[in-house]
Amino acid sequence: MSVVGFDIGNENCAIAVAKHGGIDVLLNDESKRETPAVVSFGEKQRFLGSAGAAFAATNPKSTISQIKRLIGRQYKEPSVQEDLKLLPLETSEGPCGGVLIHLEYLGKTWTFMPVEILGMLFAHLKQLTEKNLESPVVDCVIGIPSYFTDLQRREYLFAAYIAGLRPLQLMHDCTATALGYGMYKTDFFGDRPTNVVLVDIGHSDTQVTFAAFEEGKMATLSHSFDQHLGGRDFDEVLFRHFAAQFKEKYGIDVYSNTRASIRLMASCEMLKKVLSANMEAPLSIDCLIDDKDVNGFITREEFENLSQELLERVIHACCKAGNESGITTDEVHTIELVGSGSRIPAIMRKLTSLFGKEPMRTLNGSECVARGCALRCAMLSPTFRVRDYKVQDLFPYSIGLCSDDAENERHPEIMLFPKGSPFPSNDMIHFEGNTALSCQVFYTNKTDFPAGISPNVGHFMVSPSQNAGAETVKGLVKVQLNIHGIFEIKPEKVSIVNEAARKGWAKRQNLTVSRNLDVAMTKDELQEAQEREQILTEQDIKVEKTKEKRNTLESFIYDTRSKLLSSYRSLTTDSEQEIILKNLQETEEWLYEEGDDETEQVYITKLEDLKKLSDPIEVRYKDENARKEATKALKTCI
Ligand code: ATP
Ligand code: K
Ligand code: MG
Repeated sequence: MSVVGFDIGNENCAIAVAKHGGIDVLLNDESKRETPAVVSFGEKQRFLGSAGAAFAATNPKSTISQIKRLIGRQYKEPSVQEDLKLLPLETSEGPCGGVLIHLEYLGKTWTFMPVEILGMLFAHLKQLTEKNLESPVVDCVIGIPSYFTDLQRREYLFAAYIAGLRPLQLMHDCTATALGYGMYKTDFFGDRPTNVVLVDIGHSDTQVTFAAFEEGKMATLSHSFDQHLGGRDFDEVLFRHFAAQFKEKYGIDVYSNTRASIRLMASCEMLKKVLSANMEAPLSIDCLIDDKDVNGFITREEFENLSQELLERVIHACCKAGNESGITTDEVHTIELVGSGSRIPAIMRKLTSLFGKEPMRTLNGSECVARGCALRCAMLSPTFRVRDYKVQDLFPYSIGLCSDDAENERHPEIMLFPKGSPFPSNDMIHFEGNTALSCQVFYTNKTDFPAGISPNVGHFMVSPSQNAGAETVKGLVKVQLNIHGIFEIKPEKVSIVNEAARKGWAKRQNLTVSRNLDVAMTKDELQEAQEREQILTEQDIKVEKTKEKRNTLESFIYDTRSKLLSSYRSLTTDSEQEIILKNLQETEEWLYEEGDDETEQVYITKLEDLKKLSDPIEVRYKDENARKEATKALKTCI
């Protein structure tokens, strides 16, 4: 069984695998260590990862990027609307409030949930891994942001199931990074833990984790985050700057033109990268709008001034995690900076002045999450032996419960897992009610949530399966924050007091739990999505195979023609030559005209037809060669 770690970023994905010598990061089809998180629907097949990114510019309406932002989110949330503005896709609100993506493909309109698109990406990464390892991949550990809600976590699992993966754990990105850091760390100071701050700035978010390392174990002390602060926000600062400048200078409104916006945004991202290594950078785009070529220029200092607010937010996230960690700045041993969004020099400077020491980049900032996940997968997998190492993570939100049984007084709110609880973790709660426990579970520390994200975890009903006539139900249920950070209620036992005043604990099996969600994927929906993925994959394979057969036919034509004019020349009569060349010519013309877009079988048949003509010559050629060889052998004997 393969042991794999996946990091699905908003922009880039990485795959790491555990091999007996250590952890390797895999190369994709383009020999790159990072794969763009892009799914593009071509005319007849999907283009995934790198191929998808290559297609994005020519096919914006059918190309989906930044899918991570839409997972487990509600269409109406203001920040979702903001994100959708960046994607030139057709979208609508789903029946449960989620996002639906509509696009034309294979002559009809398709509607996908974001979880299905994520499933396609997972399937692509799985396929890349299987090709590389030459063995099936099922078990894996997947990195997720620590701020993910219950619903986002569940949707990540569904996406993995669609792709045929079985995540052993969804692991907080920074905890995965910390594991990779701690596992190989050898320099510890006395018996006090070594405290490290991990700062991960990606494409769309920032995560900060304080972690304590000791010999053979690590524990996270706090997580904080800014869900709306990543590399793309710095791009936007430049975008707004130049959009305003171009309006004044050239009288063009970039905002009014989607294509121009996409082009300017891409140029701003490049400009930002140039400014990471240079003190100033030029910008020039040909024919941005109305055939106008635009030029601009900016210094690093100007860029930093424009980014002040964003830079302050990085500091804010660090201070928040610091305050919640229980340690002081003096007790911080090092700061590790990861995620490619952190390559902006001003970020390093700001952090240096905050912590009084310069952050380090000892880890590979774009691979560390995947590597940590692969290590974790190795630890969880029965097929792998890893040195003992204890990982203790904590959950960044408080989880509370309130009963909403209409016929009863509302139960007071119960705190199930306070913020910072270690997990996985279990607890027991008693309940007493009319017929069933009906409760609302939610994240209670609303201030940790950006406005607009639903704090609901779910609505649960725990009811005895046979309780006819019961007046009071007393029960005990187990509440659990599982290994993925997903909340679950599991019935333990229940006592039913019925009219005859008979009391007794019912068996656990006699309790059923149902869960109501804002946006859920039912078993049927999952199955349907899996089947759809199968169909789409088969289509991709079919198109690839057809291309292959078409190419084989094409090269056969060139090859045979050239042989006829050289090595076969002396073995064919003039009329044979004429007939075969004529057929080759005809097939070639057909291939570029009406036969350009045929089925696999048609190309196979065409090839067979041509071979019938050329095979006898081929046989003659082989005989001739054999004869020559034999003569040569005979000569050397003599
Ligand atoms: P997320 O973690 O938010 O889901 P991700 O993991 O895909 O996203 P990364 O690959 O860590 O994100 O970072 C991508 C960001 O890093 C992009 O915004 C990109 O522009 C930025 N970036 C890459 N190289 C540089 C550089 N040299 N200077 C500044 N920014 C850079
Ligand atoms: K990444
Ligand atoms: Mg990332």
